[in-house]
Amino acid sequence: MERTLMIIKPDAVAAKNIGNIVARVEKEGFHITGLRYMQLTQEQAGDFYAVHKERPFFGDLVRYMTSGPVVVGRLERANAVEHWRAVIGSTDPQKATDGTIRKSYGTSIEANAVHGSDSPENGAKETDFFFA
Ligand code: 3AN
Repeated sequence: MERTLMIIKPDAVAAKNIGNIVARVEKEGFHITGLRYMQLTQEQAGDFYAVHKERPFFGDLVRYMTSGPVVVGRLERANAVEHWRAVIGSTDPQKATDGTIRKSYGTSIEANAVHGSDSPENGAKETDFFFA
């Protein structure tokens, strides 16, 4: 079955939205086949976001993603990547539509509550990165 990686980011963990977000995951028909509460190291965050290494926000992104604990999940269902991206909404919570997770719980383009993989290939790669 298709997989996508969810990360509940430090802002959403700090705001006590783990439960709300996990409840939504299950309501959307995903099977949660891996779930970890963890503190990312600088190295893990840098490797995970390596595609953004040349972007101006890379340093801030790594700092932010290591600023507190996160919850990482392996989510499975048909069409998992596209479905999860629709549920989470646009990268910028201000542009996300009503009812999406980023609209409900995100506060800025950086502190946008959750991550979702952007393709089935990356869904497989990113879930393998955290769930060997
Ligand atoms: P998405 O998570 O919606 O796929 P990406 O892959 O373009 O977005 O960006 C990865 C992460 O980098 C975003 N979730 C966000 O936290 C951060 N990011 C993206 N664009 C910006 C930006 N212009 N300024 C600050 N952070 C950004």
